[in-house]
Amino acid sequence: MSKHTNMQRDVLILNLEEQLEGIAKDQFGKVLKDCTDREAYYVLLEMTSRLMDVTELNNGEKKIYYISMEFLIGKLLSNNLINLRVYDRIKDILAKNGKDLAKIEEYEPEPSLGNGGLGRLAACFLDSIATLGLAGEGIGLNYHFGLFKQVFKDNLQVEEKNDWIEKNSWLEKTDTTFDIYFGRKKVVSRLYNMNIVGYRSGVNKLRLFDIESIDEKLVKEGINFDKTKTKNNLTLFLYPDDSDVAGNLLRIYQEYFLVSNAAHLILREQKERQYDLHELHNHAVIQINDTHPTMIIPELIRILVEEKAFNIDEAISVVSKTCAYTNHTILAEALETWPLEYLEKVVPQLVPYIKELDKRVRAKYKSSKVQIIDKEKKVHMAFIDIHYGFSVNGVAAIHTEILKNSELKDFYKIYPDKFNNKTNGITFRRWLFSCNSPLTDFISDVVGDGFKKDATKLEKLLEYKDDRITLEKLDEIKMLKKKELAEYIKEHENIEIDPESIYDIQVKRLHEYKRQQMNALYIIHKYLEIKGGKKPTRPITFIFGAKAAPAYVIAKDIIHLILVLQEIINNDKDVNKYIKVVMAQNYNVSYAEKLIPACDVSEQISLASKEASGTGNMKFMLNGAVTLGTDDGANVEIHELVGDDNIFIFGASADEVIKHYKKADYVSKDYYTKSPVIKEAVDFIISKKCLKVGHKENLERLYNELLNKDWFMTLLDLESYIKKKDEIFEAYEDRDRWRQMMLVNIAKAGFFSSDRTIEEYNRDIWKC
Ligand code: 9GP
Repeated sequence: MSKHTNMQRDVLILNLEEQLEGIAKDQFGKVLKDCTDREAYYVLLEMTSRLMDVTELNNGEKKIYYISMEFLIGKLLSNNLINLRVYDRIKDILAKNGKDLAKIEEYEPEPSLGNGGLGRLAACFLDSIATLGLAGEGIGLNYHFGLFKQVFKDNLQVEEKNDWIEKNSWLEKTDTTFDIYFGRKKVVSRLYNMNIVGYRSGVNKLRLFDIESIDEKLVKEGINFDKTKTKNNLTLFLYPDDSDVAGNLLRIYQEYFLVSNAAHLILREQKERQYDLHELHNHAVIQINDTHPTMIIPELIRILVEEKAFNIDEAISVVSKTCAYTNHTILAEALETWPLEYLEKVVPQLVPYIKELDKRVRAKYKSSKVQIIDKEKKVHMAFIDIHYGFSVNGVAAIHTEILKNSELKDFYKIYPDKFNNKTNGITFRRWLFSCNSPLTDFISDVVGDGFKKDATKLEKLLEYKDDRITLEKLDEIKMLKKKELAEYIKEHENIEIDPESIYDIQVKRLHEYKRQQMNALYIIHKYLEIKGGKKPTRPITFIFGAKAAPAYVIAKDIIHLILVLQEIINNDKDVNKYIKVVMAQNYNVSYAEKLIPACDVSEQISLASKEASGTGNMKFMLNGAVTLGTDDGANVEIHELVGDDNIFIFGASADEVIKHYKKADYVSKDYYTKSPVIKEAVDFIISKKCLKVGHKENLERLYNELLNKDWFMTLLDLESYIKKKDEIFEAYEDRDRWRQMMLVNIAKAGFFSSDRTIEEYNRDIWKC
C-alpha cells in the first residue's frame, strides 16, 4: 500500500466519529444520535465507501478473473468493517450514541446474486483473494430479482421476486458499456462494480454486468415473465425456470452475455496495460466456475481471430493456457450439454469455433466418450473446458478421486497432469469473526490473535481440551447463541423453541441427494416413538432451511412434508414438549449467520459420492457443532481431522453407492418391505394425520417416489441414520465429552479457511 493512501486512511480512521457526524449532518441534517437505524445504516454505508476509496487496489502483473453465474455475497456492512479494521471502533461509537450495529444491519438488503454452495464459495474466494493481496476480480451478472424470495403459504413453497437493489447501495454504476451480439441482434451491457476489501489488505472488484434495456415490469405475478423477450429480461432472475425450450434458450443468452462481457473487459484491460495478447496467459488467468461460463473459451478464440488478427492455432493455444475449470458436482444437471441447434439459435457466431474445437478433438481421439459434440448433436460444455483448459479441479479429496476414477476417467487417462484437487474453504471473517463475536473474542483470550491471520493456529485450543473453565465457557457461548436464535425464530416464524433443547440443523439447497427427506423420516420415527410412550431424554428442535428450485416438483413436495410435520408436531401437546420442527422461511446468508453459531448437531447426510464438498459442514464445525454425516465430500476430511471420537458417521460408503449405480440393483421397496421401522415412517406420509393438514397430491407423489424410485437411496441408509442419530443425541448428555468434541471441532477447523484454499489455487493453478 502506498504511503499516500495509508496516510489518507489513517486520517479518516483517526477522525471516525467526526466523519460519521459529518455524514449524518449532510445526509439527514441530524446528529448521529438522532438518526433512525435506517439512516444510521446509510451513514455507515457512506463511511465504509470512503474508507474503501482510500484503500489501495491490489495490483499485480497477472490478474485472476473468477467468472461465475453466482456470487452469494451476503450483507456486506459488518464484513467490510471487519476487513477495514474499524469494526470494534464503529461499534463503540454507535453504542455511545445509543445504537446497536446488529439492529442497524437489519436494514441492509441481502444481495440476491446466488443460490447455494457454488455462489457462496465464490464469495468466500473473493474475500480470500483480496486478503492475500492478489489482484483478482469476480465477473458475474447483476440480477435485479436474483434468486426468488421464498414464502410459505398453505404449507407450500411460493416464489416471489426478490427486489434487493436500492438506489443507495454498494453497487457503483460505471461508464463502461459493451455492445454484445447474439447473431445480428445487439444488446448493450452496463458494468456495475462492487468493492471487495481484503482483511488488513487491499481492495479488488466484483464486476457485475447488467443490460441497459432491462424491463422489470415484465414480471407480473410471482416470478413469471415472458422468457422470449431477451432484450428486456436477461438479468431479471438467476436460474429462471429452464423446464421448457424458452427457458433453455434464456440460460444460453445469460451465459453468453456473461462471458462475452468478461472477454471484452479482460481484453480491454490487456490493451490498457499495453500487454501483447500473445502473452495473455502471463497476465490473466480465467477460472471457470462450473460449466456455465464455458463459452468464454470459444468466445475469446473468436475475438482473437476475428478482431485481433490471430490465426486459429495461436488463438487456441493462448486461450488454452489462460483458462482453468473447476467442477463442483457430478450430477448431470450441472454438467451442461446444450443442443447444437440451441447454440445456433442464440450465438450462431460461436458455432463454427465450437465445431472447430470438436474437429480437433476428433482428429486426435477416437473414443466417443470424449467428443465435444455427441451423436445427438449435443455439445458437452465440460468437455470443452477439459480439452481446452490447462487445469481441472475438484473441490474435495474424495470428489476429485471420483472425477479421476469414475466420472471423468476417460479424460484423466488423456490428461493426468491437468487434474488436481482443491478442497473448498470458507472465510473465517464472515463465518466466525462477524457471525460469532463472543466465540472469536473468547478464542483470542485463550490462544491469542494469531488465528485471525493464520487459521491453523486454532489448534492451540487443543491444549485446553481438559480445562474445565474453557469448556464451560464454550458451552456458555453456545447457549447465548441458542437464546439469540430462539428469539429470532419467535419473531420470524412465530415458533417458540427451547434453548435447553438440542438444536439439530440441516440448512442447504433442497435436493433429493442431500436427503432432507431422510431427516423428515427420522422425525416421523421419533414422533411415533413418543406417541408410543418412549420419550427422548432431552427435548430436540429440528431446524431446516432450504429453497427448492421452482420447477423441481419432488423437492417442493419434501418442503411440504416438513411443513406438514411442523404443523402436526408443534401443535400436539403430548409431543411438543419433546420435539419441535422449524422450517425457516427464505433461508439465506443472513439467516445462516444466525443459525450456524447456535447449532449443536450439524446434519451433513448426503448420499455418499454425491456431495462434491459442502461448505456448510465447515461453518458448523468452526462454530462448535458436531457433525452427523456420511463419508461424503469434505465430511471425509473433517472425519480425518477430528478423528472417530469427534464425529458421527453412518451409511453406505461412496464405493458401495457407486457399485449400486453401476449394477442398477438398488430397489427401495425391498428396504421398505423388510423393515417395519422404515415401513411405519414412510406410511405416515400418507396417513390420515398428514392428509388432514397436507395436500394429497404432494404427499402421495412423495410417498410413491420413495417407494418406487428413491434415486438417492434414502431407504438404504435410513436405519443406520436412525441408529447414529439416537447415538449423537445420547452423547449430548455426557456434557463433558460433548464440550470436548466442540473444542476439538473448532480447533481442527483451521484447515478449512478459504485463505488456505486460495493459497493452493494460486500455488498450483494461477501462479500470480
Ligand atoms: O454441490 C456442490 C457443493 O458440494 C460444493 O460445496 C459447492 C462449492 O464447490 O458446489 C456445489 N455445486 C453446485 O452448487 C452446482 O454444481
